[in-house]
Amino acid sequence: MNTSTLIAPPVLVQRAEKHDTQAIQALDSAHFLHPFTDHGDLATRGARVITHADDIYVWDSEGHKILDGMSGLWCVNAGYGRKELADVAYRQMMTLPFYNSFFQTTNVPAVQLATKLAQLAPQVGGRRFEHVFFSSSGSESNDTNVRLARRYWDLMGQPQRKVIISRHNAYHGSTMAGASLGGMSGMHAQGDLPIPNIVHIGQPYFFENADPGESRDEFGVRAARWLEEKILEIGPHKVAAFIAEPVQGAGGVIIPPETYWPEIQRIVDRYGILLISDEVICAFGRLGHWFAYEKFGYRPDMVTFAKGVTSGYIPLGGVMVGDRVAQVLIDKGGEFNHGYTYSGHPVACAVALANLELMEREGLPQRVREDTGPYLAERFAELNRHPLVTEAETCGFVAGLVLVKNKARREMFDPELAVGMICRGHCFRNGLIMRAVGDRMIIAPPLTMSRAQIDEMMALIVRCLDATMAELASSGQLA
Ligand code: PXG
Repeated sequence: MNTSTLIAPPVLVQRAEKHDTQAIQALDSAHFLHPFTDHGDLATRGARVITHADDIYVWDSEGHKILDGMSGLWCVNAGYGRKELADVAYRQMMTLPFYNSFFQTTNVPAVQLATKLAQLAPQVGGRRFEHVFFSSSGSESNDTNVRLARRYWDLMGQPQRKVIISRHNAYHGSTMAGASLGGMSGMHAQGDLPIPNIVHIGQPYFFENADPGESRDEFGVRAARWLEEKILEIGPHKVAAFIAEPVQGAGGVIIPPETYWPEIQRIVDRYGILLISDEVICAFGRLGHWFAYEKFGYRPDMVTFAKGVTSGYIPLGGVMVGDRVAQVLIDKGGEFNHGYTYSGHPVACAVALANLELMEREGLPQRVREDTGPYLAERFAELNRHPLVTEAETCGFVAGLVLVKNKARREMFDPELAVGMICRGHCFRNGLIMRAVGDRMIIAPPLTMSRAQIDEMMALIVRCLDATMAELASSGQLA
């Protein structure tokens, strides 16, 4: 079904104004410590100043219009310029800008949002999600998951179950627990991480980790069994939970083989360990469903969310807590000594509710599942014909490809060349935001993107790949 006609055009709420780029860059450099940034390097280049946005485009202070292939940072699912979200925030701020939910108080938007999320979370295999714990980010939500999982096992009379298993190259946030759960060695190296009782197994990355001659399906089962091996190595009675992203996002859009998740489900069931689905990127239509566990058909006990729940218009995150854990916490738990000032923030919850209603009204998850997602898949796969590209594939509205020196020999470029960064530079210069993770190029566009806009994006991608190839050829780097 083509639902593009149902989409109301976003309203432009901000206009370009004259900006003194150099003055902003100087102040930025003098005072603003950015996340994941080499500030010495940034000071010499000057930050790109993003001034306004509309629909699927952002503009910088020099007046460049850029197609945002990354939805901000995997989050602006409903696109930019949604006046109704701003109106809801304004009204809620004037009605009740803040009140806490600690001391036996609540607020109407938080109750409404929790109810809405419980309605949207599909039942798989009879498991229900009737409860939500709110935070303000994905990282905080994963800290909550660690607390919840260990508290659950304490209440179950198995306090020795402390270990949480995660995966190399996973991203679960940047707090102490989030970065520990994540499998990024560069993050572990700064801050004496991981914290105790968090261990990692390999990722289901077929291109990099499959054996010669192994099929995708065979590899999926083998990669899942790394979990079983780790559980047996630690001792099943000591394992609390396994956490994973349905499709790894920040790790480079690693789409697991179809056999992976069913085998993971078999293993967590067999040893009774909790399954945490970190859907900070994958929920709210990104993979064509409200929640990604539905797409893959597994049954998590907790689901982490953030980003797309508000389309990034205001910070909000949380954990959907399945009945298995929620009932124990409620029936036996007494006070759970955990929470954040902004848990259930009324303005954030009101914006989230309006965002979900908007996405529902415009049928965005369905549109990605049935119309624009398959179209993107078809168009993106054409990139495999490009001499520089292999493994170009999508899952809903995330997509990734690998830049290779020689396709037939599957020969990669020297990492020192940072070919991904060269390509990313060409993207910026040609008005496209595409992210590089090593030599993988990835996108996660706004879910409002029409077929015509997909065509526009694909033309830009091809132009940037051609420019990258021309640069590599002129410096003698092509095989
Ligand atoms: N879990 C997942 C799966 C994420 O993708 C987080 C947790 C943490 O969320 P907060 O809201 O605390 O940032 C994320 C965040 C990247 C990139 O480089 C990805 C994220 C954040 C920053 C950069 O792709 N994802």
